[in-house]
Amino acid sequence: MPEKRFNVAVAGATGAVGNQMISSLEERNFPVRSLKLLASSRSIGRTLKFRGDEIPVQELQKDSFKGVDIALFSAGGGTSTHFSPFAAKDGCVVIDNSSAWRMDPDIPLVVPEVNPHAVSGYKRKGIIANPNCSTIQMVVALNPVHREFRIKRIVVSTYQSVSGTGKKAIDELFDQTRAMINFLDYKREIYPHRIAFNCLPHIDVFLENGYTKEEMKMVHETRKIMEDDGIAVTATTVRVPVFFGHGESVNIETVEPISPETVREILKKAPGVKVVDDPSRNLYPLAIDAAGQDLTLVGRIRRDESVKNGINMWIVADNIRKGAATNAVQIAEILAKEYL
Ligand code: 25A
Ligand code: L14
Repeated sequence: MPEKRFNVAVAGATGAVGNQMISSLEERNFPVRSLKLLASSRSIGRTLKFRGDEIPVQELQKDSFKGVDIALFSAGGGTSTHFSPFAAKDGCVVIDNSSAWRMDPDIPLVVPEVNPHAVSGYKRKGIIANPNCSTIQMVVALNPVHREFRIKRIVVSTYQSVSGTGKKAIDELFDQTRAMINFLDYKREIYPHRIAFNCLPHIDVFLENGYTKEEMKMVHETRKIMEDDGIAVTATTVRVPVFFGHGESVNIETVEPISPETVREILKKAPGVKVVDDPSRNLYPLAIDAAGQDLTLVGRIRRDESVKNGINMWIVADNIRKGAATNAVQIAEILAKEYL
């Protein structure tokens, strides 16, 4: 039987994540019959390459999704809130990378290594949400540990690269760095403070409780994806002057007795994980090694000697790939194989 092929659209195609969505579809050989590239009117006139063809970018409109089977969205929360329902109404399944739908109880929030079965929930609203980048890499590493030892509490601090904010933030770090090393004045547009040679304990907006929205996404999304509201999570999210790849210092406390050796053994077999943990040779996960590939790197696995059953680890992944575009394409693969 010939393989089934799908009409696919990417909304926000000209952005950092949208670009990678197109590349991931190509790299993973997703069965694309046709590819439609959508963005705002600012991008009209541009073309993007897919499998050697130059595809023109079209303006995202309500009727863009007629005849489209799967749409990958990464055009921000407002755009997604407005346009996803029109796509769903036309029978297109939306996989959305914004934070707009993630906590909607009728919309599944999926990391394929963790809760692939949840994809079936797309039938309720025609939308599947792609989690926050920092949450994705954390649950890929922690879920196998949770299944074995039951995690009670997670304390996480992130070291997040500027690419998460999009293309203009990548340019801002580059331009500020270049200005500073030439003793020139620098400009500040995207972040509230200089990001070059600095760290900002501030990602997304501040909320009433004193946390940022990014921190609270990690709390709520982790519980929804791991399907366990009993896990206590607390987060501090920090922007660092790195272009690609988020790092995370993660501390866990478990119900069952746990050791670094068993965690290492479990993670060596875990899907989507690569253990990089040999301090004697200075081997540990680095953003520059995580960038450009799809695995979640885990290292510095060691006992938390201050509590009964505790482990510390360091987790790094490419935030644009596994943290966004690759995860979305993996969800599309499940849809294509099992549901459409
Ligand atoms: O609300 P959220 O969920 O928090 O998401 C906010 C932003 O975060 C990024 C993404 O930015 C998104 O817009 N993002 C979301 N999830 C992410 C994740 N998990 C994530 N980033 C990382 N990890 P981005 O810059 O990567 O991508 C933006 C894309 O969205 C398109 N877009 C924006 N508004 C749209 C829209 N498309 C359709 N309708 C709308 N209303 C956007 O296309 C881009 O593809 P564009 O045409 O607006 O921009 C194309 C080029 O033009 C530059 N540009 C943007 N704004 C202006 C501009 N140039 C001049 N003036 C402007 N005002 C862009 O730099 C781009 O090169
Ligand atoms: O997907 O790094 O909710 O500025 C929004 C903020 C992605 C990262 C999301 C950042 C995030 C982004």
